[in-house]
Amino acid sequence: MSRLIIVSNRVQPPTGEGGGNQGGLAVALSAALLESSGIWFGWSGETTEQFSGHINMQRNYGVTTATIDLEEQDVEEYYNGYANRTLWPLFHYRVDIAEFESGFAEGYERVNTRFAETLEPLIEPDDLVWVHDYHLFPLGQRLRERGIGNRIGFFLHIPWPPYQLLLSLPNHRQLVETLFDYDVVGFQTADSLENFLEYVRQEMGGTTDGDGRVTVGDRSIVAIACPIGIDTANFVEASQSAGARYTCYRMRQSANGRDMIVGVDRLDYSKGLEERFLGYERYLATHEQQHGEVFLLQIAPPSRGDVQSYQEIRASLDALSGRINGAFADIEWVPIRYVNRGYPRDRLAGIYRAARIGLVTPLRDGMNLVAKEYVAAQDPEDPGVLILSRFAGAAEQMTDALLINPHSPEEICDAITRALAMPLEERIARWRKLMDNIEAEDVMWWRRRFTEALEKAPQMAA
Ligand code: ADQ
Repeated sequence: MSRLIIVSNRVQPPTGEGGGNQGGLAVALSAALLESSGIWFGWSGETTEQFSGHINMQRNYGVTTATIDLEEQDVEEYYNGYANRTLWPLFHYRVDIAEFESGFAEGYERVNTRFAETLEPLIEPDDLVWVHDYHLFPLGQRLRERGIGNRIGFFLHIPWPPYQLLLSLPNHRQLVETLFDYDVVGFQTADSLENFLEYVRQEMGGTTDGDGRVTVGDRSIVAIACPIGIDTANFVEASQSAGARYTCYRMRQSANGRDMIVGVDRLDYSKGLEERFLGYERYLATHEQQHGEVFLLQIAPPSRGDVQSYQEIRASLDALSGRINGAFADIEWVPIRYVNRGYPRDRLAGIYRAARIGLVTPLRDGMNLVAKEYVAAQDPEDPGVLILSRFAGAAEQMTDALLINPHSPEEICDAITRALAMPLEERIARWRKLMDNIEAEDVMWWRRRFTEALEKAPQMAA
């Protein structure tokens, strides 16, 4: 097996027992790298006065990482700017809040060039290079310009937007053209893949064949849908650990016989948190007899706090949870417990297991690993019910969840009502089908599927 070099914006090595507050991508990549020798290259998360290209190599829990520091201006323009204020909103269908500033685009290009310059000497002839996510679209092209002829793949963790939406990005074509320097390009869902192909056909006059080959001019790449999974076996084990069992016990004690609904999300406008609160408010307003019998635990650690839209969503959720609690709470019951911090994985697993409902309602999501984690953590003999947005990538695989439109408070309210009343046999039958998929298509399956496609791709001349 070839050595694997994984490249992503941030590198977050595993932290050992119980895990830490790693994001979805970080968790998935640590698990994938543990299975093969290799390097994980990217930004350390630290800044430096002047970019030096110095690489910090480390080995943690079996994973070798190589990180670089970036300048303050890089972080502002590339990360907070082009990645998180231009591409992230646009690719989550929020063209209304996407910001198009030429300084952002320049910083984005500069950092991608810096990544390529620093990474180049680490690449050996037989290595597979696997680039991740929207921060690094042009990296493959920058590496090719430096003569790297290795197989290079790219995986997009967020949705690919519809053709017409993408047209609102200045220099959209230049961005899409960079994908044609990879050998394999992977998307989370068939829907994202189709949106990409539509762009290529309409805007670039490209052609596609039944085997996933996409050709524009004299360049051909392979484009696949390759849905990411979780490390299912590991998560099931975590959910049976002493830490998880203790947390589950404590949660049930504190629930005091009430049914718990759980939401776990990075604090992000794409996650549909306001809409979720409004759906739950509708439930409270129309089910007075349930007051005191149910509560929503929303865990939402802040993210990207330097970006204004994230400060706004935080303020509006503070206000909304306060308003709902003010309107419905009693001296012995608070309808929403709203917590802004992260938890280690074993504790998170215990929280999921204690919840009667997993409420996952993003307005758009590449995949959504929380939905899969919630299912993996359930007690097979008495599982809870997953309510899932049809706009999460996970909905393509998880059709036995209660699928809802997250924009509709009524649908959220009806799904909560239905989930709380669902008979045990139906809960078990739905859970089993969901779990079969999560076990079959886990993170190892995802890694194999992508790297096998990459290994099979014809090697391009540099
Ligand atoms: P994210 O947008 O970060 O990932 P998601 O897939 O839900 O979204 O992953 C979040 C991860 O963070 C989960 O593993 C979850 O357990 C963890 N997490 C969230 N809140 C936490 C808390 N309070 N404490 C501890 N852990 C917490 C992006 C895309 C997704 C895609 C992933 C992977 O936006 O659509 O599924 O990458 O491809």
